[in-house]
This record gives sequence, structure tokens and C-alpha cells, in this order.
Amino acid sequence: MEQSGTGDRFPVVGDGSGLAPDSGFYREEVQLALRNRGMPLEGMRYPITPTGLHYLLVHFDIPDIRSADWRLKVGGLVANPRSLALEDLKATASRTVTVTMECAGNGRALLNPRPVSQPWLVEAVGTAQWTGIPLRRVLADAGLSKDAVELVFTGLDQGVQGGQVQYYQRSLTVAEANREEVLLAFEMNGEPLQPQHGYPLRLIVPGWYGMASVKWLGSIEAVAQPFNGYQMAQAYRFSHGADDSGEPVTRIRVRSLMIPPGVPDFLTRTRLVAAGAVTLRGRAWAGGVSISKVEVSADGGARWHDAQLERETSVFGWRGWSFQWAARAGRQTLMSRATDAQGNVQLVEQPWNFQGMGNNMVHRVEVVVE
Ligand SMILES: Nc1nc2c(c(=O)[nH]1)N[C@H]1C(S)=C(S)[C@@H](COP(=O)(O)O)O[C@H]1N2
Ligand SMILES: [Mo]
Repeated sequence: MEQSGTGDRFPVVGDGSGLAPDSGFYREEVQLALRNRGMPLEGMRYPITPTGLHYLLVHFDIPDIRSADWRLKVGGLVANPRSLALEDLKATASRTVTVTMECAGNGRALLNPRPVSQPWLVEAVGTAQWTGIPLRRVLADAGLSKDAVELVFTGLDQGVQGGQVQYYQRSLTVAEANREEVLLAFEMNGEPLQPQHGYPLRLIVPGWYGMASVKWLGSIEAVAQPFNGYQMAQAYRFSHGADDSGEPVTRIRVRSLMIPPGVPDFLTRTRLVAAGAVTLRGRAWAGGVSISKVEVSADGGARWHDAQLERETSVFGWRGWSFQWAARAGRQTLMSRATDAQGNVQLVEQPWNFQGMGNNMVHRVEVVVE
């Protein structure tokens, strides 16, 4: 298949503007949501998200890479091009990093007008223990040329997006790629990667939104110019409209979520909570930056109270928090907001952008106390 435009061969969703009004979801959005699950919020009770509860985002199809012929090709501006089998990679000392991964589109479906894409509410997050070999070691072995400015990572999944036939490809600068915690991972939570999470090998870029962590890795190519493939130049941009190229999406913004207390109403998931003392719990994270504060409001944001922070286990992983809430009868909106060590704080209203990227507004949970 050629890497080219596809004209207007594919049906238009909605009015073709890329945006949808608040009411009603398109069938195509529901189809994406069924393929790409979120983490049920009660999944935050586990410090490490069980693999089956971790969120999932697959742009195209899960490629079929069961064959023993799979190799990772390392080429481009390197002195010693490599073709590595999984056994070659597993033969050297591995490293395990605990990483909270979040999709850059998390929160998109809360925006109005809504960018038409994977319709996340707030559940596109999970924390896993990724085991693999540091990318910098593979780059050093290959003898990266001084002329290289970026590494291009190509996934073996192919599809069409924005009218362009493509493999899923992302790049990193040489400096980012050489951070010691960037891994070529072959295990998630102590098991070989499951097919949907990138088997046999994926990139893990701790601290960055999930799009950087290319799954089903087929090749790494060192290049002399910044790479401007679709997933770099068009997707994953903070932009104001279809004609605005905007700024690239990179690190995860500060965010907290709470485990919804009590029990849910089946259809609306509004919570039913017994009046009295309730311990609220949740998690907070920011891309490679410590969490310095989490606050909770039980009156729709009029007053904020400091939550108790648990010990930080990894700057790339989420941090647990808890708050003792005296629940009084009535309907309430609970909110949580985090502040990171650089002073960034979650906003109560989310600034809008065209692709619905980097939404990190405070988490709201509707409760009925009885
Ligand atoms: N090859 C490939 N890598 C990919 C993707 C993809 O569709 N294809 N999706 C990216 C996006 S947008 C996210 S958020 C993460 C999700 O990783 P997970 O499904 O393991 O949670 O994978 C990233 N890596
Ligand atoms: Mo994503």
C-alpha cells in the first residue's frame, strides 16, 4: 500500500467539521469506545493496575505478530545497523519501571463542542510495571551518528487516518530517547505483553502521554531531520481548528481522580452514599513530576480541603491520596484537584482545543447521600 492521500473514499461522520454538539454520540464513536476500553475507576484501588483493567488505545487493528520471524530493525544514521530477535533483547540485563500512562485524549468527550474521536470521559489511564531494556543501550550498541537528531519508531499496525495511509509512527529527539527510563519493553506486570498492549515489543516513554509509547515496534530509524509523519505533525497537537498546526502534545499534565464512593445507580452511575464518615480515595499524577498537593471539595468547588498523600513510589507513577469526608444528606458534587511540584494545578473549567488534547480539569463525582 502506498503512503498517500485517499481522497474522499471514506464516509464522513457528522457534518464533517470534526466536532459534534453535546447531545448524542455518533455510532462511530461508540464503535471506537467498544474497541478501546477505559479503566473502571474502582481500578484505582490497586497501586498497579491489573493488566485486564488497564486502558487500551488501538488506532487501527491489532497486528498479527505471532511469528518467530519478528525482528526489531535498528537503522538509519547508525554505524552498526541491527536486526534483533526477541531473545537477543531479553539476553541482556532488563529494568522494570512503574509508569502511569494516560491517553492524551482523556477527557475529550467532556468538551463542548466535542471533538469527534475516541470519546474518553476520564478513564483513559492505568499504571503498570514495564520490563525491558533501556533504549539508550540499544542506541549505543548501534552507534548513533552525530548527525542524528531524532529516532523514528514504527509500529507494525497500518491504517488510514486523516485520509493518509500509514503505519503508526512517532519520533523522539535524541535527548528524550536517551533518558535512562525510556524502555523497549517486552513485559507488562511480569508477563509477556498481551497482543493489544504491543506484543512482542513496545516503546515506553515514562512521563509522556500514551501516544509516544509505540506498540508492536518493527523498526527504529535514526534521522537527520525532525520527523513530520501524521501522528507528529497532524495528530497530537494543541490546536484551535482544522487549519491550525498548534503545539505538540508531550508530557502528561497534572491530574487526580477519585474512586467513586458508595454504590452506583446502574444507568447514570450517580453514587448512593450512606451519611456519616466516608473515606474518599484516589490517585494523582503528573508526567515525571512529583505531586505536591491534592485537595477535595464537597460543595461544588466553594471550599477545598487538603487530602492526605501516600508515599510516592515512582515519579512516573501515580500517588495515592485519601480524605475523611463527613457526608451529610442531600445531593452533592465531589471534586478532587491536584497540584504538582512545579506549581501546575488542575483547572475547574477546561480550556477547549480542537482535538480534545491534554484535558485535565478537576474530577467531578455526583453523589446522593442518604
Ligand atoms: N503502534 C501503535 N502504538 C500505539 C498506538 C497505536 O494505535 N499503535 N496507540 C498509542 C496511544 S494513543 C496510546 S494512549 C497508547 C495506549 O497504550 P495501551 O493500549 O497499552 O494502554 O499506545 C500508543 N501506542
Ligand atoms: Mo492515546
